[in-house]
Amino acid sequence: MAHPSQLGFQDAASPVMEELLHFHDHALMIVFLISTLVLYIIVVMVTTKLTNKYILDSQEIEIVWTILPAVILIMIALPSLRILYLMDEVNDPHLTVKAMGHQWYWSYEYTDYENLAFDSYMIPTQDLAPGQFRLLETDHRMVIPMESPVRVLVSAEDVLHSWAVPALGVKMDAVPGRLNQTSFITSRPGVFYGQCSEICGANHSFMPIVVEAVPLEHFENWSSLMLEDA
Ligand SMILES: *[C@@H]1O[C@H](CO)[C@@H](O)[C@H](O)[C@H]1NC(C)=O
Ligand SMILES: [Cu+2]
Repeated sequence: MAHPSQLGFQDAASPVMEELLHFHDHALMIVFLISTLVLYIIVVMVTTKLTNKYILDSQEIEIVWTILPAVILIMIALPSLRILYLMDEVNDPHLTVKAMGHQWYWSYEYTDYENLAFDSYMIPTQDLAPGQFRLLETDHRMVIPMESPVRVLVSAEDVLHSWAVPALGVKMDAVPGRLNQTSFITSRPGVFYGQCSEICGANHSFMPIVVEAVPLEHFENWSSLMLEDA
């Protein structure tokens, strides 16, 4: 989850998020280099008395300041496209979960099981147990096996929502009448928090997402318990 006065992203909990962090650092370095160069040129220009008032154009410098930005843009675009296509890939998932956005909660359906489905409501502040996070904890978490490819099918029942978990590098719009898919692998066990990320009405801020990644045996215990309850 995010922490107070955080700068930058949350730590990566999936390979795709690691790629995204790496790309962010790469792009930021380019921004720093350009800013430094521009600042340097400004300082040089306002502190020199030398001017060339008879020069109207210069082929050489125009070639340089056309080609160079093009090369820089390609250096940003290619890694960006690589990650875009990496994120699009869904390689035979071990588990499929259908996440449905509602006004204002998420519901989850484990489509590999006969009837494993539940709603996931935020726990109101007055009902929080000590140690639970305000506006982030839900009554039922989406439990998944860690280190396994998981596919999430995302859609909405009423209006636009967006299913997002920053530590996993996942954000998928939930569009009523459309089914979309995304996938991720958690690289460690943990509880990963997210929030609805498409403004969807009055309680938009009160429909968090909690993904709990546990070892496979624990997941099997959990799923059989859930099936007994149902
Ligand atoms: C599914 O999600 C991708 C990536 O966010 C988006 O480009 C695409 O348009 C979506 N498809 C549908 C049917 O909503
Ligand atoms: Cu929302």
